[in-house]
Amino acid sequence: MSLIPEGDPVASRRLSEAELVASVSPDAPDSDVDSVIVDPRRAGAATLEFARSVALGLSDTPPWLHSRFLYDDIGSRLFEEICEQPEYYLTRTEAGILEQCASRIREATGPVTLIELGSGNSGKTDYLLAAYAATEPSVRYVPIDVSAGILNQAKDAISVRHPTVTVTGVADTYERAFPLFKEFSPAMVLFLGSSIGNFDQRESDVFWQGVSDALSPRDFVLLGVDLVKEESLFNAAYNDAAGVTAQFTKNLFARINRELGAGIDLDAVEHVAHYNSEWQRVEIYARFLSRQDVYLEPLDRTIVVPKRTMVMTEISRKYDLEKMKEYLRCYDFAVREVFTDKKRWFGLLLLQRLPQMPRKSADQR
Ligand code: AVJ
Repeated sequence: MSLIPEGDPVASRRLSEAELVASVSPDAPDSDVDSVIVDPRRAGAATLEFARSVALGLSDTPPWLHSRFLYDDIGSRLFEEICEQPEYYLTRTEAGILEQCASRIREATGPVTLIELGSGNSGKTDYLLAAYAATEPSVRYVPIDVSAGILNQAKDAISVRHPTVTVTGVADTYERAFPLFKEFSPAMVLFLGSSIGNFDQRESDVFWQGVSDALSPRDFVLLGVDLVKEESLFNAAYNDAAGVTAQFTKNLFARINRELGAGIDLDAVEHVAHYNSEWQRVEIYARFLSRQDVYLEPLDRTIVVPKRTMVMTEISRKYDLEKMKEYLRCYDFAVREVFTDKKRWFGLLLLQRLPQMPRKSADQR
């Protein structure tokens, strides 16, 4: 099976699986089947893409940085630490639901390949892997994450805990992995942790259209969403007392220094997070306590960020279950089941891609 399918816009030349694996982990343990795929041609392009995005965002009004860049290897590790903070209820709550419902989800989907977007350490996925491994002789798991470091770590942990699970990690962005979905059908795409909340409305629309087009009829999606609730819970969750979330925000600027040679004074960057109830989202900013001249080496360009600038680094949208169901129907997804915790803080939706109906609006798409 080819792992980078024909027609993938980034794959002008096919890379063999061996070539891909060798590029990321020359000293990887000698497993034949488990692999983490990194396209070596992406490395240089990724740095330039990062520099361009930073230049665009910092010179925009109001300024912003794309949240995807929060997750380098250090950022991914800091996010894992966020998940362990007492105020950050999301991971714990979702894990509790998954623990309760994994076998029911397995019954509802039958045997499927599990594809996970933004898999991180794959911690919560363990409940699902256990449920699928218990009912099938072999299971394929395809974690997709922009951090190759965390993919390798997850792969090693899974091969110990679940020897019958074959892991094929893909170190890339979500969109670039979409062309793989058809090859893995029948499949269930996992999009957990309310990661969807990082997308603004336009990004969300593009995302769901992409997932809907990439999946085959009857494939599944398991979506985790943080639900609208009392706002003090949000303000606490995104301003943890130990300051890990603040470090997570700061790491974005440390990364800009590391990869783009920017020389930003990190002591001049302050984490600010609050819930915007009108927009039903947490907004996270970096406030600049002094003017910074941000030099971007790959572009040989300096961007001046004035004192007191608020750079938006992330949004985290909060959802209403009924509205979300309506929204997903627009992209040909039927909601098969909804699971929540007792307090209704978090929701897990099992969606199924409907067969494409011939419809009048088809020519508009
Ligand atoms: C990974 C996007 C779900 O929005 O709660 C946590 C990211 N940022 N604390 C979230 C995050 C700061 C997280 N998501």
